[in-house]
Amino acid sequence: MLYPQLNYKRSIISLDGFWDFALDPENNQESNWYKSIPKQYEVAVPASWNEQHQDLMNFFETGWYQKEFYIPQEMQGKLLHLRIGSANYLSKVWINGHYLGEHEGGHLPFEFEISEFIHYDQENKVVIAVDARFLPDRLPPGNVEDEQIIGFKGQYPNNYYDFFPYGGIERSVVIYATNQSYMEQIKIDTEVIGNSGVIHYQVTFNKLVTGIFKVVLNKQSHQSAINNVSSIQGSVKIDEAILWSPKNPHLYELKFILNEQEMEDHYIMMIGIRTIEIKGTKLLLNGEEIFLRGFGMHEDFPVLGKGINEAVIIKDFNMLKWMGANSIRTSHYPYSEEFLDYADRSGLLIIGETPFVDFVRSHYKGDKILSQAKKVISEMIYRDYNHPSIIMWSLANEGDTFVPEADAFYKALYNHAKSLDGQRPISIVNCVDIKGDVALKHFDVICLNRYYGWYEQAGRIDLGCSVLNLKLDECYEVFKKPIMITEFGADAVAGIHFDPPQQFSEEYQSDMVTKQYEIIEGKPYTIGAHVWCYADFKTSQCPSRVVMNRKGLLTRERQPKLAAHAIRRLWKKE
Ligand code: BDP
Repeated sequence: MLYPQLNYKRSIISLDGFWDFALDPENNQESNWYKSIPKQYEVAVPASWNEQHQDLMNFFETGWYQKEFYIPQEMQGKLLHLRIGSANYLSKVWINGHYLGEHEGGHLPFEFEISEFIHYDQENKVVIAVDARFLPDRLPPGNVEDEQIIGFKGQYPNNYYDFFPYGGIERSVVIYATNQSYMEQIKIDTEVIGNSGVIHYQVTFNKLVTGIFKVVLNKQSHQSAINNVSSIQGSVKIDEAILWSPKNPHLYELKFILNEQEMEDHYIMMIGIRTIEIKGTKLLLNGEEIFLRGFGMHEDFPVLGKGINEAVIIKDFNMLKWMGANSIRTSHYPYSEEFLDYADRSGLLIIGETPFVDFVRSHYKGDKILSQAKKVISEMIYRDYNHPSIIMWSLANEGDTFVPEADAFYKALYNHAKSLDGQRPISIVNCVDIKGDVALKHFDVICLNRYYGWYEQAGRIDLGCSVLNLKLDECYEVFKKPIMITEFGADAVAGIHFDPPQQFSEEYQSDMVTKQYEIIEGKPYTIGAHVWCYADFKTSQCPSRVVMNRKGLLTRERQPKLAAHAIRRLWKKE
């Protein structure tokens, strides 16, 4: 599914803005609201609904959205597609009373072809029901009853993982128009041969097409006649190619042009040529060793919740750069396409993560969760495959990998992801200990979240550091694979100071993260260290959270704490 684009042959109508909104606390999917909803509220799209009205903060049932719109008559004869950037969690969609379908899962886009239901002489109405319940068989799970709970238990709301379970339409809604024949998917692979770069493309059409297909790079056009084909593949070679890297995120602009009888389609792609590989215990980018320093983070901002906002994206990239980070993990779900595009342009390296947080034993039973998990992995990899910024996939965060059933479950996830992307390293993130972990061994990189000096050795930074030091070596002896610390960190409530450093003070966080970073970076087998986390973020309520998780080096409003300055001094040294 290509990102909607405004160009010579494609147009976009935005449906973002104010939508009518009504609450369906009984989740009564039988109601006739699909024709028209009672207007109880107005809410803004894109944004989670929770922080927009006081009484929606803890609403986690079904919210119905409705918007009226017109379509210009000149668009008759075009194919119109309704695309929802993401909605959390299960969405059902109607246009003018016609049911279009449903999509399960937040954080990934979905779309429907709507031309036959559109009126060109009167108003149109789109209705979207978003069911935001957290249930044990959703990804991530909520309201879990399990004998071996690792995650958060008994918090309010009881969503089980450590971020607020925002609901709603969180990314943009657009209608985009194409001609009757168009490019549905473009897959890009790049290769470096000596000083040349090769861009391999595979373009899939929505139907069989006959005509001319052109690929244009730097005014050079490669043209082929096509006859009754549903896809085409080919390569473009660039002599003396400039490789994409964090220092020089060079992108080539490739134009794909389909010329079918009277029907034409254009799509412009920005492509980075780079290689990524694991060699022994090293991560190599364009053949050179790279150490990933950066953060786990969240899509989270006051009022917006998980709603996309481009100004926040720009601010985040500026703060990441200011601290000297070269990478982030999209903890704990796929981030917006806009974020990834910006990463391609800025040279930020990305570990792309699924929304599988805190899987528990009951998830490994039967095929239901496994098949939904595979579907989500496919959607994520299809959407994000072409981004040069993505250098690794993380298929789960802190699932229960200590029960025998986890072995086959995660192996199946690994094989599925590998079949879709044979090139990037793939990992999952282990929690607490490697002892008894049956899943990690299947993965290319050993990712660990470790809180020595915080949840363990609480209050004792030096002891936490010695434990970290020992445990890292032990872990390497077991796996003999590259290790990445995907989380380490401490809460600090901005403004709390204490000497000598005490937990929750800015001094404690600053001391702990800098000391631990140096230990991790000093090991010959580590490929990266990501501080947990970039900025404070909203969580459910529980006794260990002061409204939110305070492990950010920045506040939720993106103001630096002491630790941000300290890590900056360390990372900017290079
Ligand atoms: C880790 C989780 C992360 C939490 C963090 C914490 O991966 O989502 O927010 O701990 O406790 O276990 O701060």
